[in-house]
Amino acid sequence: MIDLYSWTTPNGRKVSIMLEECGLEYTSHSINITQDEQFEPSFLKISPNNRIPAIFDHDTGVSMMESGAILMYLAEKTGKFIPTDANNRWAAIEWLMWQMGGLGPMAGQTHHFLKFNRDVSEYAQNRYKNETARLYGVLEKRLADRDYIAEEYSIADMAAWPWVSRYEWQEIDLNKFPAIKEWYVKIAQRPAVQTGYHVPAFTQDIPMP
Ligand SMILES: N[C@@H](CCC(=O)N[C@@H](CS)C(=O)NCC(=O)O)C(=O)O
Repeated sequence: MIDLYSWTTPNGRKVSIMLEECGLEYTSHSINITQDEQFEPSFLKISPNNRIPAIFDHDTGVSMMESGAILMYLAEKTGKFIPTDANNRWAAIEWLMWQMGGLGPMAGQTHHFLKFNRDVSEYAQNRYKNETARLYGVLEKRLADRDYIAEEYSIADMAAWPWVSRYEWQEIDLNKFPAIKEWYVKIAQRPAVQTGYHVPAFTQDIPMP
């Protein structure tokens, strides 16, 4: 049994989607980051960086923050969604790191400056919007000649997909990124994604281009 501490954001959804894909038994706990619940001392014990997502695995006693580390942990625990072929395995890890260090943080800032605080800084608005679009260009090239980021569906896709699902907030026209669009729609149709997207709560249907 795993306890998942999460909220309805891309980083949270990565982990709920992985738990659903693996068929692991878990209990989801809402940490409402709009009401500062991430700063509660009880949550800090599990997530010292006071951010969601975090897990506690009752089978092993492991508690863990950081969505990328959690995806790797669950992949190792189950032997699922990480390629066994060495080249593809490293590609999955490489692109997971690309998401953690690039797409996630940049798109996250784009949400702040384009959606939540529009017109406070033209510089920040342009910088993050352009950088996010550049990163979509990188992903588009990667997907142009393969079905999934690391050839087979893996934690690399599960990490990037929830960020792409906010393409409207990022003012990205997915029609300009046909390989990403095809990949996005294909993954959106997976039953585990359709369930995991709505953990810990339903907010809206999965956006479809
Ligand atoms: N690198 C972390 C980032 C986690 C993160 O930024 N989570 C956001 C929600 S997506 C959060 O908890 N924000 C709370 C806050 O800003 O105080 C991860 O991938 O787990």
